[in-house]
Amino acid sequence: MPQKALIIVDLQNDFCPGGALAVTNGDQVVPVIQDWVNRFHHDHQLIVTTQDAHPSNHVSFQAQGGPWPPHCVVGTPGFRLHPDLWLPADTPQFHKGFREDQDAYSGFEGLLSEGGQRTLLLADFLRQNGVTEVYVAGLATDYCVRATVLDALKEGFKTWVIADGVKGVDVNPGDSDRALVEMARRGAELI
Ligand code: VGL
Ligand code: ZN
Repeated sequence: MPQKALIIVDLQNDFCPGGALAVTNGDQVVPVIQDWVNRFHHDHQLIVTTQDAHPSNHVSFQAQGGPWPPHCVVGTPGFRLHPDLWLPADTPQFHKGFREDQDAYSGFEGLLSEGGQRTLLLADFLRQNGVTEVYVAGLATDYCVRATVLDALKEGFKTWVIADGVKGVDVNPGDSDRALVEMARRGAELI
């Protein structure tokens, strides 16, 4: 049984340059994360992805009074994972934020998506697979990475944040740095 899981958070086209809610240099994490994927795959450790999976009238969109432009609408190119990241074909995907009236930043609010069904919660899936330690990378440091890391700690996982594998939105300058300090204060280790 794997003991470690790599959690790749929202590495989707809409969060990369050219996307609807682009993180500056967001695509720079792709080669970094690729190295981790290759290593975890080689070592038979678990790899999972999370995806922001919004309907077109999602509550977080500005037209609905939310803070964000429309992004990661299921079925659009912006929803898809960055095309340069190679993942094993059977890599589990966890969808979150798919209810029209609810936002979800944390991957731990995500449900396993397979065959058009959304079933198992991420924490349950990880435990069923013997995972005790998680390594978190992806986008965005100050939103979904932060929320995922804080939930991982609450769920009792030993939690590592891959420092050069995350990038933030920084709506206010320094948000990402503050988020990293907060994650560390709550018990996450930067690697
Ligand atoms: C995210 C803003 C809105 C993220 C998702 O993945 O960090 N940020 N939706
Ligand atoms: Zn979103």
